[in-house]
Amino acid sequence: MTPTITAFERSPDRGRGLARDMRVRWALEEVGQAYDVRLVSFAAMKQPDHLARNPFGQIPTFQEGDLILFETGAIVLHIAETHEGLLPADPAARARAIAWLFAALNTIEPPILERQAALLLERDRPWTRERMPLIEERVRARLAQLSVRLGDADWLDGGFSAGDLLTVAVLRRLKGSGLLEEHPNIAAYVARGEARPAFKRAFDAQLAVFTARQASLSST
Ligand code: GTB
Repeated sequence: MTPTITAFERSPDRGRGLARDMRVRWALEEVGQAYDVRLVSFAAMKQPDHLARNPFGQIPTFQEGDLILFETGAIVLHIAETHEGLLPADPAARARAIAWLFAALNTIEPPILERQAALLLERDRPWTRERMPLIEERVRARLAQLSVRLGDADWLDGGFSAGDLLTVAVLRRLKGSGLLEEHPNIAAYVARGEARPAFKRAFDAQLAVFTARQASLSST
């Protein structure tokens, strides 16, 4: 059965791979699972139909038959558990890959989100200038720890896994900040993730939503 995911009809980043449906698209591309996409407006995300899928009125959601999921981590884990390719077969290695999936979302992403919220939502607040160095220190601390663990390995624990997929996706939010480049092994790790054919297909599919919209606007 072909799953259907939801994504932004109009993404603030113009489809440049930052909205979280990118993570789900990437996972589906990695495992070779075709999928349909239902685009939703910000207003539609707050209507009962979408709230029944995601009580927080957010994207992405995932529907496969009767199963409806929200939360990117849960969706990626479900895809990884129901297809070959994103989790190792060995139970211990599998558990460690799942630990990285949680680490990406619960340990690495929070300070990165805090930085993004300060930049995007609180830029004009009087405390932001003073807070920014503190926030960036928290991000730097996580990156330094991650850099030590990664060392000169290609991926975090053996072969590429759902844990790497989410870690790379989370780190991409720092692109352009200069913070990734402070650790050449992390910058190379992100580049390695982005070079995967499945990443490129997912990125192009998300970008195509924006370019198709632009084309239809300019033809009217
Ligand atoms: N914990 C949830 C998950 O992982 O699924 C968080 C989902 C979430 O934050 N969804 C966002 C959303 O629906 C889109 S991804 N927001 C609308 C709302 O809450 O009303 C966050 C996002 C959006 C846009 C960019 N961008 O354009 O750069 C980056 C990230």
